[in-house]
Amino acid sequence: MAQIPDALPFSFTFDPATTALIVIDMQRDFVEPGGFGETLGNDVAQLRQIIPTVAALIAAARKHGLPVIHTRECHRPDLSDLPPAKRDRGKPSLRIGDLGPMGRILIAGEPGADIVPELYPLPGEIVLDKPGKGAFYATSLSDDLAKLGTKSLIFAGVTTEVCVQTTMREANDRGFTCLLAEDSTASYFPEFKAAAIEMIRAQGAIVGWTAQTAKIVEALND
Ligand code: C5J
Repeated sequence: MAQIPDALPFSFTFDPATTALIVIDMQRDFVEPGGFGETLGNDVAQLRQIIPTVAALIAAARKHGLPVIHTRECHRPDLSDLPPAKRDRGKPSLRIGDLGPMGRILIAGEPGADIVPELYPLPGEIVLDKPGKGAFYATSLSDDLAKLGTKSLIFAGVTTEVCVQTTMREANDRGFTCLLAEDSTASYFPEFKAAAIEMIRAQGAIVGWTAQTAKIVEALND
């Protein structure tokens, strides 16, 4: 068993043999200028800064044989999985499906919907396209984790309070023990990231634990 004594709200114990790393939506559309995140008026620099830390976490997971699962929030080219309630929200300069500088915004197969080159999946790693915020909704994630025998999940990616937190809550309800790598997740709003982290680990880890990436890597290396 591996242990992270400095995890919050208290020490986190996990078996690397039944743990997977899930990297949420590290896509060019959220992280790079000209993508969906920026069309919503956000400063993507907040998200870009975690790339080296996420890369270190992925490298440690690969080194120790943990499955690395990548998700991409995106929709079919015919938009059949994009409800108007999602598409017509707010006043972005470009909506999902519109043509932007990195192809059609958040559409599967377009350059913008793909994962940033620095964190690109290796051949054989699971890559899930998801139409919702949670990675369990309308994807094969439950089946994939059952096949892998996964019991614990380590989370990284963006954005903390939207797709990361939603997926952690879904995982928690499905019986997985969840750990969020605090400095491998980001929000366009630092105060939302801080609040999400507090919510996750409140009330005795009601959704899960949190720890610094270096401590997770250390626990894997021990
Ligand atoms: C958002 C996400 N923020 N990946 N998606 O719309 O968190």
